Amino acid sequence: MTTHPPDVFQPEFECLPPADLRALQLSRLQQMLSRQWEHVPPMRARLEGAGLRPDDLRTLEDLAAFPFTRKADLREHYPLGLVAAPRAALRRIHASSGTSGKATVVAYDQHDLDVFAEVVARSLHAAGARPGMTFHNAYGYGLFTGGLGTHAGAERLGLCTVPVSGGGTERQLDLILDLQPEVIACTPSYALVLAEGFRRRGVTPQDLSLRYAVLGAEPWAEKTRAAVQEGLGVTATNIYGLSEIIGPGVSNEDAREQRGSYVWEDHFYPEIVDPGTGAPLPDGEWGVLVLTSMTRTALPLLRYWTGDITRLLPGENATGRTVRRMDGIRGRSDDLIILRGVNVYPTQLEAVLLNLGHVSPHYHVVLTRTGALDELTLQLEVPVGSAALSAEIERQIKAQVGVTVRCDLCEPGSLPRSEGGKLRRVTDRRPPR
Ligand code: DLL
Repeated sequence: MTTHPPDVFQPEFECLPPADLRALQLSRLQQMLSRQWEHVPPMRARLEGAGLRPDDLRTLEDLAAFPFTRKADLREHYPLGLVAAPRAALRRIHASSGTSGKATVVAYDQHDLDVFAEVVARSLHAAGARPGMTFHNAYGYGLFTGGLGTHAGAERLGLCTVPVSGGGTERQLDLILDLQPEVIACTPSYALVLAEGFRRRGVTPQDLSLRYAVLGAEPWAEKTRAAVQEGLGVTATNIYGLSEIIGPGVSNEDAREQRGSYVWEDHFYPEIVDPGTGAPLPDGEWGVLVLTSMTRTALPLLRYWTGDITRLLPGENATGRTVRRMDGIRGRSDDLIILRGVNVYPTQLEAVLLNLGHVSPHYHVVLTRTGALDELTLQLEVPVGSAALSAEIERQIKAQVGVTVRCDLCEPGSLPRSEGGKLRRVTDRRPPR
């Protein structure tokens, strides 16, 4: 029997024997802690306050005793107080979208940019891209990590990048038709907008050169994948990441499998913890994803609390990789809607809608309060208004998610569309209690 090397970008890291991977993680975590201790005074003070030193990390299990880092820490030391490299060594600054409060500024030195390009190259390779393909990059360029981050990784892999950035849908459609890219990257909500645009022009998926879509930066449901795949004629995979850790490219699904995103565990150490207590949870259980950037030199972060709810998927995979996969993001611990005591994530509502088939994937959630009671109105686009449809959706959501919602049926095209960036799905009009 002949064995083929796994078809992955860096088998020497993606397919390390598990014991070797654990040993590499331990030594990289130790190096990272020492770097913070020497170069980031607030983090050293925090460890000292907890009675800890870098050499207290002797096994991977010891990590659970170390403190979390949160977005609030980055804000408190705004803009560059947690940076571990000299100012003159920095090569790039990005900032996160700042949907809640002040923007978070993140910095990279040359080594970090190299790591960034490497993990994005792995991600795009997993997504199906191969050297020589053309890459339509509709993630926003600028302070957002999406555009420039995927751009550098695409060049590292050997793709020809079209740096379209977000927005200008008609021009995007023209460029896709004219330049014939095989790979597209954008948010899932924007992929739907592009698919809708082609449909309006009478362009069928068979007319398109696209083969792979790399979708992320916002939560999306499995049925959205089906709609994008059908609408654009692509295999769509989920790319995950966040600016604080690096940007896009913390993990990506494999196009041959589409079953959870491989976490590039030699760079980013993943843990799943209980949202309430912070206690580590075993593989397979849902909780908050906590990531340590082990190899970043300008901005290493210890046990960063992402706020994203997911789980690590144990078990066999079909690609020969040994790094673990993570499931799709079910929601954020902080965009969790608590409606009359029931926890609801917008993606759960989306899943019900899309399962009903004939409803378009455009929806918006409005939260209000009458007296003491919170109310959730689900605004939906439907071709023809129908009281029966509203009643059916309300009934299904009650049955499947356990909450009472009111449906508000709107004209097609009337709800907010993605302009290429993240689409805000929830408007919270509830006064503070
Ligand atoms: O959104 C980085 C990125 C760019 C990822 C392009 C993928 C593609 P931030 O602006 O810092 O960085 O936002 C990070 O977005 O904590 C999640 O809540 C959410 N997010 C990112 N990717 C996904 C995904 C970029 N695939 C925050 N599924 C994260 C669900 C995602 N949510």
